[in-house]
Amino acid sequence: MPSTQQAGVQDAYPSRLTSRPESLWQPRKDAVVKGQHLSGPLSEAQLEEFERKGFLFIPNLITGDELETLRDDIQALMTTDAYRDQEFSITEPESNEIRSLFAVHRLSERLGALANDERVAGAARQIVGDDPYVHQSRINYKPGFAGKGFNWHSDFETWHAEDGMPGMHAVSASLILTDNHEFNGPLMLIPGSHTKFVPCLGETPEDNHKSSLKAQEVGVPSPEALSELVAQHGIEAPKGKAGGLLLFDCNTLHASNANLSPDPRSNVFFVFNRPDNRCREPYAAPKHRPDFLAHSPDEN
Ligand code: 6CS
Ligand code: FE
Repeated sequence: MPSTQQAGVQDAYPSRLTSRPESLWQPRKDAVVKGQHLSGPLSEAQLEEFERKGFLFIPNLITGDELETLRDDIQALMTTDAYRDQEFSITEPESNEIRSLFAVHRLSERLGALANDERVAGAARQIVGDDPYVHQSRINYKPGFAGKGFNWHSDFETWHAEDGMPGMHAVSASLILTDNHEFNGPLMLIPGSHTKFVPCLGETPEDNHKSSLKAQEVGVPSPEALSELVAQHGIEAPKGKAGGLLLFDCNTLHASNANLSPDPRSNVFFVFNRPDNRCREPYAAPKHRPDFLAHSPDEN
């Protein structure tokens, strides 16, 4: 499918190619941490770790009653039958269990407040370099025994190709809501992969999001590129108790395995984007994705 990108706009990060790229990856063009000079909750050492690895885990950010109240809120959202067949809720491929629920910061006051909480939005400000807006929010729920995994991918590759996000000035903040241990499908990340853009083979089909959110087939790096990056950088899977916050760069490669343990794995994600990096025309997709996936600050 031809891209809808306006003619003549240079694509800094071409992907969804029709033929194999000459090289496995290209260097990142955008700086990683842009807001060192801005106020916020992250220390110099934490910003340095994020710069180097492309992610940062902050244990026990939210604890006690605050965490329990949030978890109750989220449990209520995930079991709201009215959401089950809505476009913004994605069920597991084989069951009708809700796997992801989007735009949750607009469905729950508490989550809306959390998206503006200085402990979260302030950290995002220091990373992206300005007061950010929420590009996307979602709850990923991976039930025990049935929760499927997610293929390796860079979120930015999708948000650039399908949502028209120009540069790498967005960051995901994932609050873990159930203990993430080695057996219930924790997020796996390749440290350092955020500094390389891996172009992906295969054009974006119409309405790709209707299948990609259940199982991503397009926008998945080649086994060669993944093997080389893992050989160079390894894989890390930050684990920890519920209430920990994982910040990861929009371009850090990540994936997660299926959950074959009895314990559910649930996270709530906020994607913070810098206002001057708002989405334009998709760089490699037939048309824009719905607002619940890629919110434009111009609309309300
Ligand atoms: O397409 C997206 O926007 C979503 N897909 C994945 C697998 N991760 C990022 C995001 O939630
Ligand atoms: Fe992702």
